Amino acid sequence: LADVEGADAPEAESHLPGLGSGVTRRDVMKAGAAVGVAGGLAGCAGTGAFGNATTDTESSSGDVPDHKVPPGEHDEYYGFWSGGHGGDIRVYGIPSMRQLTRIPVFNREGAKGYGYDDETDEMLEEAGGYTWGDSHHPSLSETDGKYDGEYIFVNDKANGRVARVNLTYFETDAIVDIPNVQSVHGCCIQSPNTEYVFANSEFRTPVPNDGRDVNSPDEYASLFTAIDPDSMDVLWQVEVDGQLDIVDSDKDGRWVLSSSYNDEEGVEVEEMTRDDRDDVKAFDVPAIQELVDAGEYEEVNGVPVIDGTKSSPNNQGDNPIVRYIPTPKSPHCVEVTPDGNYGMVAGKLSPTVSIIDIEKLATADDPADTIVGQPKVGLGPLHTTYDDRGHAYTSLFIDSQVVKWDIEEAVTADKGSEEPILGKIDVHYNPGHIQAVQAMSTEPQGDWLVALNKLSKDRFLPVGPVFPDNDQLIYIGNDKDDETGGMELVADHPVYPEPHDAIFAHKDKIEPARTWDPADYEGEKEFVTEENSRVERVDDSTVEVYASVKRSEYGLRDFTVQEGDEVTLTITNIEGSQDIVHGLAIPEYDVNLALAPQDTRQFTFTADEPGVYWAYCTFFCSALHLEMRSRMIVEPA
Ligand code: CUK
Ligand code: CUA
Repeated sequence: LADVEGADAPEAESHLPGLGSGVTRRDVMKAGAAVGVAGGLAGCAGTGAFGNATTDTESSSGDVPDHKVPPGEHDEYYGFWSGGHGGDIRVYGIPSMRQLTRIPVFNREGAKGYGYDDETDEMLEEAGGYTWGDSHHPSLSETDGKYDGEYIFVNDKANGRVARVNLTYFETDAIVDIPNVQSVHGCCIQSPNTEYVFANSEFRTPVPNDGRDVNSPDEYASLFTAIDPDSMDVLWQVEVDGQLDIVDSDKDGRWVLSSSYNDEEGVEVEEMTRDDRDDVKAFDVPAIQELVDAGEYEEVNGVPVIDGTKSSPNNQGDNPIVRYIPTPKSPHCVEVTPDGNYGMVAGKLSPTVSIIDIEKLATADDPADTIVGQPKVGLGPLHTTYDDRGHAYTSLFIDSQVVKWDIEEAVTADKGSEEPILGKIDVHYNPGHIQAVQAMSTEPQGDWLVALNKLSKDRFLPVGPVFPDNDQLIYIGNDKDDETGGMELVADHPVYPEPHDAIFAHKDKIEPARTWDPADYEGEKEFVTEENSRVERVDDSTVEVYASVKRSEYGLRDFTVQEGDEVTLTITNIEGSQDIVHGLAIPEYDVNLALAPQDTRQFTFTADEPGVYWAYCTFFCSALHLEMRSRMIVEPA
């Protein structure tokens, strides 16, 4: 601990030269963020109970477990980070924060051959053929409210897609390009049993967006989409008033909460912020499914679309399919507590978190009555996460802090009260998402929390005009009656742009395969052995090449095709040992296959340039790795 904190903590709180005494760098940061983000709010900075608190991060109490994992030992948790517009998922160990791997999702990735073999290339092409995506909200599949380690679902905010990552192979295996929407922001699975994946379209557009109503913003709509997690087909969509943002499910498979801004349905910022209220929408999923089953929808681009706007007949009477719960302006986060009792909603422009009592959703006459608490937590509250002891932790974007508060106290306290606040800790700087271990499931662990800070400023060696983000690891296992409520900052981690959100599962929840199981692709691709490595001419212009690969040779030392042939390579890594991976690259033909043990990949291309082309292995697999070659001979026509 000492070397991390000794180096960073005093720095962070030191006074900047040239500024009047009493002005810390933190105050400068805070004011800067406030001005940039919420204009007039800057003047309010520090009015909260702990608003000007500075934290002595040196005062390590000695009862924080070591976050450094010794060489050769494993971390306690898997952390899955979305990679933002990098398009991937990054996998870290917690608490060491060592990066274990990256899983390409919406991005082609040479190192993993993802997007280079026929299968993944076709998947990306069929999902719209975009060259990038903005991976945003990763959600782990659940059984009985517990992470089951099967899949991560994650949305592409940019292009309105949702992808599924198979955690047996740590590989993306499906992407759906959602019709009728533009930009998907919120994305979550349905608790407790992953019967649906939900996706919130953020931007309002005409539905369908085919040139109609382009100049009639009143006709634009935002849609709530349900996806089948097995087939990854879009099942139905619900049109709503306003503009959807983040989404989270209750723990009983009924209600799904979505924050929503721009209730004004404006297209310019002044219009979007005219009123002082927005709302959270609570979707009654079984009720919606009933309407779909009864055929009471309009089909748009092959998708059943249900009317969930306020004036819709579906929302009149005692059992509306969507409840519109009024909240302070621009609610952002929605995070349901691990016990499923409450949904926490907060957002940028109000210093409060609104606590929605989920049980009341079915019974309250007035949706406003479902808000049972509203603690005043600080400036710019964005996201909330949980421990196993009834505490909530909310990131404060403008205050650059994490605030810890007591959930039940916040329910009993008056709205606007600071009483439930247990402590605040400074983070560096401007946190967006925060996440505690297993907090999105019914089994929060309550020891580690990560604040995903947008700005690192002075925390690392400068790398040009743009600095890394800063993921800070905070120990939350101690409850103390001190300024931070026992929270302790233990480490900084620079990160490549731009992780957006993260989700953490205990290591026992994830069971990656040791090798591929050829039964998984039987009937689709041949498992090519050494004996059946061969070249097959299909017709005058089509050739199929089958080759095995092992240390340190390909099943074919060379293969010959004719200029102009369409060539399909089918390559199997016949190794039985975990981690023995081989590649197959062919220069000038843009061939790049990466083959995990027992995996088979295919690649199709046209051999349009005669000559000799060396095929080589891209992974350092043995002492004879460099000699590991094959030769493609393209005979002139
Ligand atoms: S959300 Cu996406 S832009 Cu996850 Cu807080 Cu901010
Ligand atoms: Cu196989 Cu290098």
